Amino acid sequence: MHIVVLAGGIGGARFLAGVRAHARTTGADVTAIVNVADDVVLHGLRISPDLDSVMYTLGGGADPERGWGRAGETWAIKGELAAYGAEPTWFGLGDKDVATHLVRTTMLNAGYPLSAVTEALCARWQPGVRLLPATDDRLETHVVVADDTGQRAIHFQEWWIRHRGDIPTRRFVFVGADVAKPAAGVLDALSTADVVLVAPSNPVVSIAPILAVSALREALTAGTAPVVGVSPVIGGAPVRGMADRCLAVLGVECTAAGVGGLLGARSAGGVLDGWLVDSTDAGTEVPGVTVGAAPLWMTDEAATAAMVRAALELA
Ligand code: GDP
Ligand code: FO1
Ligand code: CA
Repeated sequence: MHIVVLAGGIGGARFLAGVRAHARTTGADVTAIVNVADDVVLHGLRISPDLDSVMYTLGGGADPERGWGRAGETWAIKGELAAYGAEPTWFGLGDKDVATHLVRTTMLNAGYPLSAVTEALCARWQPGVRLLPATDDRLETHVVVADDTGQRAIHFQEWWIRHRGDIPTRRFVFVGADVAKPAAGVLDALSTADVVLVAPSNPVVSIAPILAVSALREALTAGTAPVVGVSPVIGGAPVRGMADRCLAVLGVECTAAGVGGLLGARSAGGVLDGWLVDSTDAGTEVPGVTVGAAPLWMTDEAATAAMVRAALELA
């Protein structure tokens, strides 16, 4: 059995740990298609936050509390950059993390696509599932914000880290989406998938940019594999992070029903066949989508593996 998972960073990584645990008991093959629109070039280095969160978490190198960056991290380089007044000083560049960015930047500059770079980095980390970037092309989430001087676009990382999303926000723009093609291996993965799971990732800035790669979305909706999503929102609030702020920008209510409706039914131009909500949200309805309920707190791998089984049963 081939399970394909659409995932962002921290939530996606935790979910993938459960998919991996389930796959180890059934012998299933797992491919993760990971968001790259958080990617940014800072201090001359190409940083891929969601790919790194997934790679470090599944590889056992992630800081469990932060969810991003490395365990046992030090910040000497960050301090030195600040001493030079080298902007941006708001980005948390860890010393161990810099090695990943140096390898990635060197390989990209040598002409390797991001998918090849990811494969090379995973040779060290052995995540136990195949990690594919959604696209090897440029795709970046920029955020149109307004202040008394008017409107301007800033990179998602600045919006998320520097402003914590607490700035008047007009819309998210996925720069490059109009020409971005699925990365090497993505269409093959989707065509051989027996089921596609949409991780309980941020629907607006993790899942939507993946689906903005039009040939990827078309392969998903035209494919034979059932598509089942898992709600990142429980009881009207995101379990962590700022998905509520992101949904508010779109005018979508921060509920399991709202997120399910945003992803939408395959039969109505969306992508979902099934939508798994937390037990407390049982009774949620999404037109055209089969809704199931199960405990959705990813407290440990076993709990997450149980969620995965519930999602597969729904499929
Ligand atoms: P990011 O890219 O690092 O922000 O991570 P993702 O987009 O992959 O995941 C962030 C989402 O994960 C947030 O919207 C959270 O609500 C969701 N999340 C985190 N932990 C849990 C959990 O235990 N259960 C569920 N259902 N969602 C979770
Ligand atoms: N998130 C933060 O909130 N603060 C940071 O300083 C920060 C640095 C950082 C460095 C490398 C990396 O791969 C991720 C990093 N993140 C940081 C997380 C990043 O902003 C993610 O894109 C968000 O968590 C949303 O996806
Ligand atoms: Ca992300």
